[in-house]
Amino acid sequence: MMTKRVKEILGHYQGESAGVLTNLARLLMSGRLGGTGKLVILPVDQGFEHGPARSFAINPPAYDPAYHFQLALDAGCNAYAAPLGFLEAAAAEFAGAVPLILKLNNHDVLHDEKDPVSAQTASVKDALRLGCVAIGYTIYPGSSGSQIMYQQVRELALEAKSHGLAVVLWSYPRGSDLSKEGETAIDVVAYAAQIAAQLGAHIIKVKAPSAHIELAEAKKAYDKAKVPVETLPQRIRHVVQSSFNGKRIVIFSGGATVGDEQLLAEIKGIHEGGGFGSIVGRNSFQRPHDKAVELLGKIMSIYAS
Ligand code: FBP
Repeated sequence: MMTKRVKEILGHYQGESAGVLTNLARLLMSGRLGGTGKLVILPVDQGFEHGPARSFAINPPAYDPAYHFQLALDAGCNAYAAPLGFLEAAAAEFAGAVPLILKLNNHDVLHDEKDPVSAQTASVKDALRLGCVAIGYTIYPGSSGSQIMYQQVRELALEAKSHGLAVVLWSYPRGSDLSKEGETAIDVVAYAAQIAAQLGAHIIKVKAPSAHIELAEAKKAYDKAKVPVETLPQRIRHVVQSSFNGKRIVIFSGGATVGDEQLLAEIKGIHEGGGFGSIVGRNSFQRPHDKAVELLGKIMSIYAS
């Protein structure tokens, strides 16, 4: 049954059609965290984004597309997100088992460029054909190609919404004018979340921010208003505030594989700061299946507390 918290969250999207709200409700009501207003999503596009060996060699069953559907299901994730090939390979076998998000663009690391632009690798029509609840798309704010990506999002989001699909934006600052540290700087991550919200994203995905402030003009504003950004919960709160004052769902990525304790400490910080959840890829499928289910269970318990 629809909970008060989910109704409250859906109330922030009242400009949207019944179809979009229904699909957002599906995401929020599925899996172990269903009804809590929190989300844990399994994303597996790393085969494309980082290469197969870097992604799956450590846990070979993960080369199999069906493995990830089953993992999302066994762990009780709210959704599973992947590129076209992985979803096409097993969506029929797992039809109706777990909400799906089709990543409509992808990027590889075979060409080393400072200002990345992903290629569109699937369509809204593919998402509908595969029974997805949402489309996913990565933008790289800071890249010299960001305008192309923003314009593509405008078109794809309009099309997705007109068919009742929700829109999930991965917003990852990157580009020749940003330092490596700047990609996760608090001012830059908050800015990336704001851009995604302004582009019409229903769900925004960013990396957990550090206390570094990259942009000189932003630094003046943070100092003047004394915005607290020393601790992770403070920074998460600021990113949530930057996403329409908590009226957009913001979730945080798991990042490269680390030990359980380190990951769980970060999840606690995200939860304490009012984050809506996590999207945990490598830290899930690079562990053996049972260990991944156990860890995802612990993550969900934190968000449910
Ligand atoms: P992880 O939990 O593995 O970090 O996955 C989250 C994610 O957004 C993936 O969807 C994507 O492949 C990856 O991070 C991209 O990471 P990066 O752009 O840093 O290479």
